[in-house]
Amino acid sequence: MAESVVEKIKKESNSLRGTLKESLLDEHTGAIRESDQALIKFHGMYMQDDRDRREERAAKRLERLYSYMIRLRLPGGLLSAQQWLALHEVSEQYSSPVIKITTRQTIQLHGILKHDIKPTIKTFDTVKLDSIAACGDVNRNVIASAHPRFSVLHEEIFSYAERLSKLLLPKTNAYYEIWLDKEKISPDRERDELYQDRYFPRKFKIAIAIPPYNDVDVFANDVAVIAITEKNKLIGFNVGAGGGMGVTHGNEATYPRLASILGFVKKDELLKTVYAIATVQRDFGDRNDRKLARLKYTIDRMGIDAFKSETEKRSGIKFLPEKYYELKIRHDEYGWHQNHEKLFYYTAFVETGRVCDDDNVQLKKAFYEIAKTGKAQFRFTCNQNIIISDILPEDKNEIENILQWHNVIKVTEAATPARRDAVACVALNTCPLALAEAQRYLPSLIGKIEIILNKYNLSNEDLSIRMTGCPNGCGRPYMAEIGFVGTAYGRYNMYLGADAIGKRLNKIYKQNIEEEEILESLDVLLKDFSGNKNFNEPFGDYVLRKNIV
Ligand code: SRM
Ligand code: SF4
Repeated sequence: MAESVVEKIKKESNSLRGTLKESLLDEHTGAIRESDQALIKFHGMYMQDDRDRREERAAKRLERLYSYMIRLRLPGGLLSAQQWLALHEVSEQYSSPVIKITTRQTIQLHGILKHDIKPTIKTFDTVKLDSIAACGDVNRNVIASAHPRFSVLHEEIFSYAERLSKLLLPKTNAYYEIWLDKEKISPDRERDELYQDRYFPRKFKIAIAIPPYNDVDVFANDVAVIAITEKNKLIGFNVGAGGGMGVTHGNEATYPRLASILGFVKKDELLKTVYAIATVQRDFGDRNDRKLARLKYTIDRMGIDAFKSETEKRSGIKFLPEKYYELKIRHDEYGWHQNHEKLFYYTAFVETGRVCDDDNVQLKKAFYEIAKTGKAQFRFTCNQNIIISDILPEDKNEIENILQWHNVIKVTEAATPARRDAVACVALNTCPLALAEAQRYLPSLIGKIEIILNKYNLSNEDLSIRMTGCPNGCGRPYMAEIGFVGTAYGRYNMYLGADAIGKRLNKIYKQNIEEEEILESLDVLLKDFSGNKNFNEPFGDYVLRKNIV
């Protein structure tokens, strides 16, 4: 089989420049050239169009309403107050107003017109934010457990997210030249030993979990890093590889997979080890079929032992046996917490990660007012929520008043566990791959599920419900106790039986069903669960014990 088209585009891109500059200058279309559509991803952007308006535009013989989505590179998911103000400004001036918190601890802005991309990137640059390598066949945003309670270790572990992100950044200056009008640098300084002119065969993702928390869903990543501590000191990491969710309907060769643990490395060996894993994937990954190009398939093709010894050979570091750790909590710890430095944190519920204002809650106004005080920072979680963080005790009342005034505390406290812990991907109207709704539909479906939960006295039950608009799995639905994966408009495959902490995948329960059948099925299942579950038995474990899947 010949190499995929994207491989050719990468190689001929002149270090990711392509013809992006020319595409931007073309005023006859809101689109960019086809090859540039692949390259712009490496700069953290996607060309999209408003799918709700396709028919209307076609009837008027207008081209699709093209716009761009920008995703920030934000290792560990932290924004200062000043950076939030810049983000807010961009979302008011250049993009759709919703600030979307993603399942990888960063933010996306949608609906940016072609001529507004440069001003957007320039505004971000003034506050030291960029979108380099937030998408594309490179290492993506490195995520790390967000829970501030563990701050004694958090800062040190968090620094590894930053270091890994830096280590695996492409060396090209293209981003600065194209978007920020910076001078060219000498080709020598652009020589890229890691990516060469090929980059990776596919996207590459790293997560760091700090046990007992697994809010990052560490096993869903190409590289799973689990911090190991002894006597409250970080000693090293268990390292796993080969996680990934993406599936293609009808392609039996594709499957979700959890990362397999390779072993333990000391903390000063982590960077070398991850770098070696990345080069093995670069050299052994499938460059012909992009559907089979992720590290999970490389590992399954090579065999885990061969993959491990190739990694050891390249890093010069032998994996020690995996060290004991326990993951217990995957959801966010809502409400107020104080850390060892006496700083306060408030974790607010942001339904499906959409920071916006409505009659019920004014999240965007609240966070803007908080940012204006300069007395807090913002941390994103992989459950698409936000932690208002690092608040001095003397400033807590002021921040609390802003949260109260805009109904954030009321909404966070009122949400049932099923609603608070639910995750939905973007899907329609911007995602070109969506087959069904997700973030625009899940909140109303949960309302109907809540009625059933209430009927069977399960309102306080921790239950992970996740929905995606297609099988790519951006909301990690294959790790949910109840997962919905879109198959067509209004239709979903329903999955059951994952555990509550992200160590077991679920299995298909029903295919291609509509809302009525979803609710009927859940009514039967939850009634049964309520009557027959063991003490503290999670729903995912119950359906397995009962052989329901
Ligand atoms: Fe994703 C593609 C949104 C996390 C697996 N994902 C897309 C695109 C860019 C569609 C596209 O290719 O044109 C979606 C843009 C929608 C839009 O309009 O904004 C998109 N993915 C998202 C986000 C925003 C979902 C969300 O609602 O939060 C998440 C952004 C994360 C980030 O900040 O970097 C997001 N995507 C994930 C995750 C979850 C994770 O990484 O923990 C996964 C599953 C894990 C994995 O990678 O296997 C995921 N996205 C995919 C895939 C399938 C990849 C595969 O191996 O098959 C695609 C399709 C592709 O790459 O071809 C995809
Ligand atoms: Fe789009 Fe599918 Fe990802 Fe949802 S899961 S954002 S529909 S690619």
